[in-house]
Amino acid sequence: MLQGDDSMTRLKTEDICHIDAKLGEYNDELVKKTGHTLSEIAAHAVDVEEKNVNRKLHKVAIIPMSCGQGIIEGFSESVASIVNFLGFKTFVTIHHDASGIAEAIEKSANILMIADDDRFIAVNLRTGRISDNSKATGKGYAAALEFMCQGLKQKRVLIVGAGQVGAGATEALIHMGAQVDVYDLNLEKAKKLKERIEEEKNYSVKLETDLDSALVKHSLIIDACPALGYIQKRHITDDIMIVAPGIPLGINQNILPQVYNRLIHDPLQIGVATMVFDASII
Ligand code: 2YC
Repeated sequence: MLQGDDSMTRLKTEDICHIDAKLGEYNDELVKKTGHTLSEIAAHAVDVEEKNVNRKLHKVAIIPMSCGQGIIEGFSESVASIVNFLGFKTFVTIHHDASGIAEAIEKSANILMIADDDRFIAVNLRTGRISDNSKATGKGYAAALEFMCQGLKQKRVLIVGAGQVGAGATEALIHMGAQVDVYDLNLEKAKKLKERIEEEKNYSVKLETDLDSALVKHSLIIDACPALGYIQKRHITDDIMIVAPGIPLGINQNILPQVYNRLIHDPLQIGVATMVFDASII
């Protein structure tokens, strides 16, 4: 069953420890599925021309934070490998927490990336711009879907999950001209997103109240909820395209081979790439 909480799913070391070694391979997979690189997807997500992003202006520090449930072994290193892959000068501070922030600034970093149990942010010290991983992930995955479908104008997209990731995806999809339908286990949460979007974007999101029929009806799906394996064989059609940010994956393991070429899913890469491009905007 879907769980209704909005708390981000805490990554485990085994979810992320392979990222660095497989970034080239993952980038090739994105080019095969979407026609674009990780860098191009992230730049598109924040509406900048990828080749105009002057990486030389920035130095990015990732600072391990020991608060809450503590440091995730390999997390900062994985984030740094993604940011480095995008062409930014990047380092993980030796010290944690406040000492790490001081070290980052003493080493002339202008973008700091830090994550506690509730938020993962990139902050640009020069501009004061803050990029939040959840919102950036939603935008980055909407951009990946748009590339994979060669455009989303007038196309219907189902977003499963009305949390921060779903909200980021909703705003991006409206910007792309898509028709956005939203389902959340917690109808009140879906209604709140609908009301906010109507106020801020003057756009009417359609609410789905039955997940199974929504999955059968839609061929473009953004899995933006922390539930496991709810997308089943009966939901898979020939024209289905699914983007699934983060862990766990909402698609049942036994149908993965069937949808693999029309599925984009990663534990961190697209979200981190989008947030660092977002924070670097001057
Ligand atoms: O190692 C550290 O600095 C830890 N404080 C990091 C904790 C990250 C907790 N959040 C997550 O595991 C992820 C986010 C990266 C996005 C969704 N969940």
